[in-house]
Amino acid sequence: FLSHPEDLGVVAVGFSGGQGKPGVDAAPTALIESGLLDQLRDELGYNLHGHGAVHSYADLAPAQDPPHRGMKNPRAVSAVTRQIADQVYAQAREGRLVLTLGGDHSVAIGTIAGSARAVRERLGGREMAVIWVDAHADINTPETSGSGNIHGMPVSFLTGLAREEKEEFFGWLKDEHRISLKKLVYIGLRDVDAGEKRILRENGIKAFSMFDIDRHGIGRVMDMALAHIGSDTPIHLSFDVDALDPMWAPSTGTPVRGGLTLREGDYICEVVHQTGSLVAVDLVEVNPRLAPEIEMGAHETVRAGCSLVRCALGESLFTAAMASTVTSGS
Ligand code: 6HN
Ligand code: MN
Ligand code: MN
Ligand code: MN
Repeated sequence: FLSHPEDLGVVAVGFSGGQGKPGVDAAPTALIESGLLDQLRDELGYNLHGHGAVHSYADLAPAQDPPHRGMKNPRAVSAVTRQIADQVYAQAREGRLVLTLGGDHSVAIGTIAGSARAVRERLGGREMAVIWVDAHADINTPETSGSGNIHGMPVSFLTGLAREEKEEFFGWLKDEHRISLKKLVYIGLRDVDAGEKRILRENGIKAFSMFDIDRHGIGRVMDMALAHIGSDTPIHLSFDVDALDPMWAPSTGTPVRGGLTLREGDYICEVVHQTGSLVAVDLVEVNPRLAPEIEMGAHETVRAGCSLVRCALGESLFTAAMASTVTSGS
């Protein structure tokens, strides 16, 4: 689906306003300083675009951004995600693969809005699928949310379950930015709020929890996930690092025990890459300022994040080609 699969648009978003813990805004710089983009260019052979800039977004002062429908920092998150949508769209419109380094998961309102719009425009109105890898479902509406944190709501806005008229509260989201509930697949869930469970059930949303991964193994789960999406559908992969077990990724705002191993996370990314249908990848919720009590916690989390991104962008292609399970792309 990409006219320039060897060209990678990079959108680095230092933003933490979708939740309350500072530090997740420092993730893009930490990932880049650990050499991620150099590896993508020098080892995986991508031409990088837009990578000079790490966009840092300060929150508005609380007095300027009081809650709306219980949402915290609604104007700031709406304004920032709108800009991200434009940046992702500008890269995707060129037929490039787009990598976004967050930031908390609210940034996905922008990344998915931007790539869904570009896919529709470039591919004659087609809808893309989203694979959401996360301990959480992030599908609260403002009304079901217990925390008011917008990083727990992106999927409800992106699917139209939550709507707002006013521009400054995500009213800028139009049909062209939205995704279908039928083309959404979750992997790794284990901490889903009561209201979210109801939403998943009532809408028949495809979700593979840790229970399913234990039962079937990650190999079969990925087969089933891709079968649900159907081949020949562009895929946006949104990877929340807290899908990994805190053993591998302790430095994140809402860690939940009992998660994916690093290899299972890497495998998900490898398989999605091998489809040849990947159009965009997000890596979010790395917070290099947390888990100082765990020796090397932040460092290990950044390393895990880099590994996930490299796998999504084809690091394992050589090995896979040796096993002749893959036909080579670019
Ligand atoms: N994330 N369900 C909780 C909430 O506040 O709505 C947690 C959300 C976590 C969001 O990890 O991206
Ligand atoms: Mn090119
Ligand atoms: Mn998330
Ligand atoms: Mn999460």
